[in-house]
Amino acid sequence: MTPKSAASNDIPTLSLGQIVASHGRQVVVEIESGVRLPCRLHGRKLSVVCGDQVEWAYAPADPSQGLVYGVRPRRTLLSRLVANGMTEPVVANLSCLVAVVAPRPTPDWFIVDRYLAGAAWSGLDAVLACNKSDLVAAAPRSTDRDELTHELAMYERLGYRIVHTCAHTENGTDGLVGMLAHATSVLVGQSGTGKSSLLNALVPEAHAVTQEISRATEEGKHTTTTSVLHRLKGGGALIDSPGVRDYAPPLPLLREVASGFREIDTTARGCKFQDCLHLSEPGCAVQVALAQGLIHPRRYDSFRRLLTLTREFAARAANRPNSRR
Ligand SMILES: Nc1nc2c(ncn2[C@@H]2O[C@H](COP(=O)(O)OP(=O)(O)O)[C@@H](O)[C@H]2O)c(=O)[nH]1
Ligand SMILES: [Mg+2]
Ligand SMILES: [Zn+2]
Repeated sequence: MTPKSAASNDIPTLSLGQIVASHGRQVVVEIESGVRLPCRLHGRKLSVVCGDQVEWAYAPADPSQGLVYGVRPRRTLLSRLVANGMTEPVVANLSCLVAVVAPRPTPDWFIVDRYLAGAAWSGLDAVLACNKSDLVAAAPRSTDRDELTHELAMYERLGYRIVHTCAHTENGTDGLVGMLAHATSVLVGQSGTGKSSLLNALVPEAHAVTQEISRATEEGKHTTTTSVLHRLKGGGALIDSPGVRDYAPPLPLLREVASGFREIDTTARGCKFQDCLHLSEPGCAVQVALAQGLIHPRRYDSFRRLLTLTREFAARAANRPNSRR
C-alpha cells in the first residue's frame, strides 16, 4: 500500500498490484486478492509492460475497472532492439528466461544465442527447453537430430540447464516445473516451438491459443500476440511471449558484448590486449581458444555478428544529432 499524499486529494488511496497483461493503455492488473482487474493507465506518460509492479485504485465512476497511477522501479527488464535502434521493453521483473527449441521448426541457434546474451545482460538466469521430444526420434533427417543433440550438449557444457519436454504427452514437464519453481520466467523462442503448448501443459487454465505449423514455411504463425503472466501451482509465475523470427537484445557497449557469451567472457578475461574486441588480433586469447577448438565456431560467429551489429548501431547513433553514445 502506498500512503495517500495529503496534497493530492484527487488521487485515491493506492494499492499495489502486478501487470499480468498489457494491451497498450488497457491492462490487466492482478490485485492483492489474486483477482485480475481490467485497468486503464492514468496519465499519458505512463507506460507499463507485463510483470510491472504498479500502484492502482478503482475507477471512481466504475468500480469494475481500475486506474493505474504509477510503476514501481523494475528489478529486471527484458527488452528488445527495434528497427530504428531504439529499445522496447518486453517483460519486467523476470528472474529466468526459458529459450524453447524443437526439432521443428529447425532451430535458429543465433536467435537462441541472442536470447541467452539478452538474459545475461538483463541479469536473468537462463535455461533451454527442447520441446517436442516425441519428434526427436522421428526427425526428418538424422543429421538434423545429430545437430540438435550436438548443440544442446554444447550449451550444457557451458553450464546452461537443459530440459527435454513433450507438451503433448507432458513427458519431462515435471523437470521444467522444478526449474521454474519460485521464479518469474518467460518462454521465448521461434514461433511454433510449442511455447503456448508448454504453458497449457503447466497451467491448463491458461487456455493459450496454439497453432499448426505452416507447412510451407515450417514456421509457426504468430498466434500469441501479447505476453500474459500466469501463476504456477508450485509457486512462481510463467509468461508466454509472442514468437519471434528475429530478436536482438538492446546492445551494450562494444567491450561488453563478450559478457553475453559465457565461454568467450571467461576466455576474454585472460586476453593480454587491453581494449581487445577479440575479433582478429593475433595472439588474442579468444582467437587462440577458437583455433584450439575450445570455443565453438558457431558460438563465436554469434558473438561476432552481435559485435558487428553493436558497432553498426553505435556508428549510426554517433552520426545522429543529440545522440547519447
Ligand atoms: N509433436 C509435438 N508437437 C507439439 C508439441 N508442442 C507443441 N506442438 C505443436 O506445435 C505447434 C505450435 O505450438 P504452439 O504452442 O502454438 O507454439 P508457439 O508458437 O511456440 O507458441 C502446434 O501445432 C502444437 O500442437 C510437442 O511436444 N510435440
Ligand atoms: Mg504461442
Ligand atoms: Zn582479445
